[in-house]
Amino acid sequence: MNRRLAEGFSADITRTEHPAVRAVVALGANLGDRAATLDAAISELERLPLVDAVRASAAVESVAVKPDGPDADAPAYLNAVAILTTRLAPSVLLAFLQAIEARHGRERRERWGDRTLDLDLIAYGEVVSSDAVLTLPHPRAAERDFVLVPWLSIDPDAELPGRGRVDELIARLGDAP
Ligand code: A4P
Ligand code: MG
Repeated sequence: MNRRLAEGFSADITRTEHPAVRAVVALGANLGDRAATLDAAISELERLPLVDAVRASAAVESVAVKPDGPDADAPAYLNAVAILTTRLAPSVLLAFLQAIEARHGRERRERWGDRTLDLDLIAYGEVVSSDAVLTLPHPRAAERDFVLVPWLSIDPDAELPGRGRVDELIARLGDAP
């Protein structure tokens, strides 16, 4: 167990009796040493308690998407996707993701602002939830080639719960006007 990361969690999470579930995490960075940050974050995912079998994609570069659309003047992103098996409850996994972001100097100043590290929970098993604190699957994943393409590269049969096969979602993005 990574004691530093576990600090601040009052419950003894190692006692959590949650069935093992496959989760998909998207990583993104467009400030600082992006590749080093993504590598470090993947190592931190591997060291989380009740997390096993982390498999990460290669990083892909993409233009920053801002609320008004793609912004070629903003620093470009490196994105990657990790698939893992976990017995953490989804809310606890999200809290660990946010703790890893914070350790990499993530600041929240504006929506979709430039960031050293963003970790999004794309899917947690087959769970579908519209809770604003943790929406599952991630509400924008189906439209994001920088999530879908690296995900497909490590799981050719990937499916986004409620939305369908990832290869078909990518093909549909290609058809969009
Ligand atoms: N939240 C709800 N559901 C989730 C989930 N499934 N995973 C809540 C993670 N967080 C979730 O997130 C805001 C709140 O979303 C959190 O408090 C959490 O409870 P945030 O990370 O603080 O802020 P954000 O990331 O700026 O907002 P948002 O709307 O999540 O942004 P996105 O959708 O993550 O987009 N362009 C490129 N090329 N590559 C990128 O990776 N990323 C973004 C951020 C924009 N443009 C990008 C990229
Ligand atoms: Mg985010």
